[in-house]
Amino acid sequence: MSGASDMSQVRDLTKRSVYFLTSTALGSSPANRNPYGHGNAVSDFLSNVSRFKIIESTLREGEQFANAFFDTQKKIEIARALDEFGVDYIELTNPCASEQSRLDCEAICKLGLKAKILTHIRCHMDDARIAVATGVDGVDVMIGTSSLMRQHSHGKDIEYIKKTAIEVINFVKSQGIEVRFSTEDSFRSDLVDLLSIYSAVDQVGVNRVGVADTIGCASPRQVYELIRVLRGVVSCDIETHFHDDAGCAIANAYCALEAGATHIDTSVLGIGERNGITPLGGLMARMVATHPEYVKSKYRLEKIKDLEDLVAEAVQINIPFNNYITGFCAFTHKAGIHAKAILNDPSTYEIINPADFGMTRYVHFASRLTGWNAIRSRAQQLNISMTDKQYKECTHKIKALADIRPIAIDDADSIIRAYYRNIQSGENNPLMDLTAEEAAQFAMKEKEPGGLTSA
Ligand code: HCA
Ligand code: CU
Repeated sequence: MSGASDMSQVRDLTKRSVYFLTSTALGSSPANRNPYGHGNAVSDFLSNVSRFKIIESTLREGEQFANAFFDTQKKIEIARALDEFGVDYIELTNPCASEQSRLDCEAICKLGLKAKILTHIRCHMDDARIAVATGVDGVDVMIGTSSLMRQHSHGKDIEYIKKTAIEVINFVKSQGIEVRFSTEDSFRSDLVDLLSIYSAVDQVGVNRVGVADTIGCASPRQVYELIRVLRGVVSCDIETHFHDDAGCAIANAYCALEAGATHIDTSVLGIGERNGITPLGGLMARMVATHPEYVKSKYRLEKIKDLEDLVAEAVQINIPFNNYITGFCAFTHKAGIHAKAILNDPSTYEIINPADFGMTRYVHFASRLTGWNAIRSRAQQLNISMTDKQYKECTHKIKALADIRPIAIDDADSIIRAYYRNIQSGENNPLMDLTAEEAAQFAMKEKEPGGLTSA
């Protein structure tokens, strides 16, 4: 067996050995019940889980992704797609980064999108002047406040940061547009420093303060606690930005909303600095699972696949197999026990309805884990009707073959067909072409009592 090509064959087989079951072929739930509802989501007066806004940063944070290079046309295409999806804000790279960045920012402002256009700047008057001249609806200002950032990044003290922040905020507001002030590396900043800066900018009328987990160190509980405290200190909106270095970016975003944050930063597929930030699709999965009405009424969820494909192609990556919603196996059910329940009522093993995202579910039936319910359903799709006893016997044969080698849809289909032909003709022809060695193994396996046939 030689490694790479065998692996790719197995991957191919795996891809082919799933099949689509239409939702009409599946058991339906009573109309008066939301099969995906939980009724156990925590909700209180602070929580914004059912009224949050998205600040989409694929064209800012995402441009910091290792592979990203967006030319003007690609930026426009992505901005339009994000707008159609329904994000509230689109954040763009600092126009001071390069002349082309400035021109692109102006071009996107002129598109007349529904989403508000923001640009992201350092806390500096030079940046602020250039930003407001681009025609944006708002400016996101940020500066590092942790001692590490202060030492190694800009070298300024807290009083200087406060003074400059107020100057920049007053200037941007005087131009009649929105302004947000955020502290980079918030979770490693001194809490007293943080609250004193946020409170000072709140008092001069900043529209939002931003909390950024720049290095991805925060845990959901730390997020909840910081945002909860901040909610009691400022009256403006609270935006949050979570990096995913330790795998908490979605959970942190959710906890931030529970604690009273109002805005979440995302990027498509999470692309950004290092391994990125809260992914837009993953956040949608989290939110639709608990607050479907808000999410479904506000965002065009069925567009997520195209949006992700667009960005994945632009930055030359594949969609990961386990991606939220769109990963190739996100709605694939394999074990016989799962398949049986899914065929009766999909919500048994799904918290998200794939149809909400324009996706379809698959029941994997060509494997040793399959069960007779999945095989019966597949046979019916092939217009073959048998008795339950016969479906079970046929399933036994498929499982026996799948014990010998990986099988594809075609293999399982031909066994079903051949088995049915034998029943009708009363003959006992071989069910499929096998090598002598395989045939011998199959004959032995067939005699074994067989795995779980109850599902
Ligand atoms: C960075 C900046 C930032 C800014 C977030 C914000 C971060 O790339 O270092 O403006 O709130 O993660 O801190 O993306
Ligand atoms: Cu960031």
